[in-house]
Amino acid sequence: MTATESHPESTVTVRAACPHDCPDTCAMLVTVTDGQATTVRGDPEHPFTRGGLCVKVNNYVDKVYSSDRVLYPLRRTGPKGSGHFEQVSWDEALDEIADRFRSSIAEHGPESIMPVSYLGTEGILNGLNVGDPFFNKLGATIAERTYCDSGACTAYTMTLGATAGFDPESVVHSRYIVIWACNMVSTNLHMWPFVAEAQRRGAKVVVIDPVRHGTAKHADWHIPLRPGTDGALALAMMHVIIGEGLTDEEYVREHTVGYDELAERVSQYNPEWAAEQTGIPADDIRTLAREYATTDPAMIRIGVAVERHAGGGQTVRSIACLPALVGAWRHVGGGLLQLPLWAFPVNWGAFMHPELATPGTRVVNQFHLGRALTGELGLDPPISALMVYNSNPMVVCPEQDKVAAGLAREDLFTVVSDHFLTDTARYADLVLPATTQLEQHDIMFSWGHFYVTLNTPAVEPLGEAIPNTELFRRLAARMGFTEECFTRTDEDMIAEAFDWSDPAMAGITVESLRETGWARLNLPSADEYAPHAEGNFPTPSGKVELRSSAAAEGGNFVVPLFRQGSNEHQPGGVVDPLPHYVPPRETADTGYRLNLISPKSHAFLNSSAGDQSKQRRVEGEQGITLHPADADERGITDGQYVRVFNDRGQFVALARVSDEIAPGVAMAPMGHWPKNAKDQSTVNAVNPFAFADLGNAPTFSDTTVEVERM
Ligand SMILES: Nc1nc2c(c(=O)[nH]1)N[C@H]1C(S)=C(S)[C@@H](COP(=O)(O)OP(=O)(O)OC[C@H]3O[C@@H](n4cnc5c(=O)[nH]c(N)nc54)[C@H](O)[C@@H]3O)O[C@H]1N2
Ligand SMILES: Nc1nc2c(c(=O)[nH]1)N[C@H]1C(S)=C(S)[C@@H](COP(=O)(O)OP(=O)(O)OC[C@H]3O[C@@H](n4cnc5c(=O)[nH]c(N)nc54)[C@H](O)[C@@H]3O)O[C@H]1N2
Ligand code: SF4
Ligand SMILES: [Mo]
Repeated sequence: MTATESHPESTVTVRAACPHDCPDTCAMLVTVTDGQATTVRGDPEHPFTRGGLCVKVNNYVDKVYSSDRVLYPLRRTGPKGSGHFEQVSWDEALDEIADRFRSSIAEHGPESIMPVSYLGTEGILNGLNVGDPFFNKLGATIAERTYCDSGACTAYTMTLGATAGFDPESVVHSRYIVIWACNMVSTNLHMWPFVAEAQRRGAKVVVIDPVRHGTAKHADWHIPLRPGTDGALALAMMHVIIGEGLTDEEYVREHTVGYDELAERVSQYNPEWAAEQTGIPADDIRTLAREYATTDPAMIRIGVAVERHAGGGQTVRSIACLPALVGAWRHVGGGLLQLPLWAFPVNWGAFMHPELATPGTRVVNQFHLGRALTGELGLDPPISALMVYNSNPMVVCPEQDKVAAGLAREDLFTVVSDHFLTDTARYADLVLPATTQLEQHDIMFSWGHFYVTLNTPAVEPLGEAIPNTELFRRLAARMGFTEECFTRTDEDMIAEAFDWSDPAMAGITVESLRETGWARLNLPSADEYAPHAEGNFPTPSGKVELRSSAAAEGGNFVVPLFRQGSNEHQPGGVVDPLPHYVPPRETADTGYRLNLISPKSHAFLNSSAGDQSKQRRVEGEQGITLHPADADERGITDGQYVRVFNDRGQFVALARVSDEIAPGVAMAPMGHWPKNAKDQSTVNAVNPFAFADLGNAPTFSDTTVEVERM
């Protein structure tokens, strides 16, 4: 334990990092008195997060000491899903897992075992890849994890390469700021003050979103387009910019490839056509294109929802072309902000260990979990054992009814590691207790700023909880795996987390992080950061690929980050190398009449904190926002319970009637736990498993439903 300040009566402050899958990655200070954590607060010295934590985390101590924590291994005693368990020892639990995995392998082969995991914690040690070496070595089915930004990553890297691109702190220098499908004041809270500062300095802030949410209310212009039609808007912007001669000719000539073909392609996408798709008047589209092209510096911040429909990949392809056309990359404060995580030289290979995977092992995408478990996917061998950690598929996965039906299978052996008895854990045969961030070591990258953060444990693990790293050390030992990666300590892993010799890490060491807690990557300051002022894109051509060579040659792909272990399986399919429009799959004409979107809640972090009393008080129960015209037509008034349904399922929600949402659109936030819901279902009951066009991204915004009063 490293103390930064000492007080009498043994009070110390420990430097920590918020573990959540959130762009902000806040630096935290934990006050510990006599071995007990009493408060967490933000580190006021941190230049990006500046001392504030959010409503999801500022009572993290309540989570750590919650009486609902799972603190011992538990074995099921009642029917699946009943939530009846008895305490067992770690030895019994590990023996049972090893026995069941061995018998699955003997009877059906190792692919009958499937891991399910995502980003319950984002730490490099305990997060995305912590189980990968184990399951690769086991030969288990490879679970593809494309929950978040996978399509955007494919499209972005196809166009610009894996570049950090834009420093979020540079936004203070921007004069035109387009926040595209992101509710920043809820989901990227600590970036907002930088945008507000730019606004004070005269920048115009534009929000493109079907909902006039908290962020849109602070904007200078809100553009309420129909979900899933963003691609039409971006293509029509290019039509105007090219048609009206608003391009930066020199930048285009020097630093892009495929301009002539792009110009020909977008000539068909005029604003009148886009107005029909998006519901945004053609004159507004022209104004947006002209203002964007003629105000320097201009930046675009895309949220994850731009990828969540049939054409999500092509949408991001089109948006990624815009900054090059207008020469935005020339300026500090100009360009495109996707995931600055590309700036971090994370040593992914040391955590994934793809070489341990058996070549040819089958891949199942986690969106197909329900179908995989119920047999509908026709897997041979079928899944006979499942291990879930860092994820809560009953809440976050589409086709919730099928996930529940699959988990209820008596012949399925399910292990869940978590802090709480989530809806998923309630179906488990064995539940394993996981430590929280205050009880474990970790080190963090960020996908919302350029700072590395070290997390030092503040207190001893509670009960018999263990970090995910230790869980997989114990499992590997039980299975007799002897590779060096299975015996590394957490300190060894921290030493391997980054390529410390990369120039971005110059001046940063584990020792220095123990002192400071966090450090900015060794990159030019936010007042100087313009990495593409003179091109230098990490693409095959070194230029912005308006015509993408990766699309033309390799077709569709999933960036390695989202696929554990082996990277030999790609979704395949030839992709048109020029941006084009792919309309939403589900529209009012194709079935149900309301287009449902399910963005993040304000008070939960995905499903995390979804069962904590304070956060539930702030968030309320599963709701749905409807436009007054849509509510009136159905005789629905504000505050009534309604049934929301389509062919896939249904859930009950509390109606909120408001003109903050575009007509024809309904919004039900994700994250609510089925066990607390009126009919034990929440919004993912109605969402499809279908992929978007690139990167096997989800289509959470490409869903139609009907709503009726109860
Ligand atoms: N409070 C809170 N913060 C979070 C999280 C959380 O659960 N709660 N989760 C974290 C995670 S994992 C992520 S990925 C980020 C995501 O944060 P964001 O990038 O903000 O993503 P979402 O909240 O999914 O959706 C953002 C906005 O997109 C809009 N939207 C939906 N469909 C479309 C569409 O087709 N087009 C357009 N233009 N807009 C659309 C929604 O109305 C919503 O306002 O937030 C992180 N931060
Ligand atoms: N409809 C709809 N669905 C969505 C989305 C949406 O916008 N709409 N967003 C999608 C997105 S962007 C994302 S990122 C995913 C998120 O999906 P997940 O990553 O699955 O979501 P979380 O709820 O953050 O975390 C899952 C679980 O991990 C547990 N956990 C946390 N830390 C640890 C740990 O150290 N060890 C162990 N063993 N467990 C831990 C938490 O308690 C929690 O139960 O959801 C996706 N699903
Ligand atoms: S969830 Fe995000 S905003 Fe909240 S404390 Fe964690 S990193 Fe900061
Ligand atoms: Mo996410």
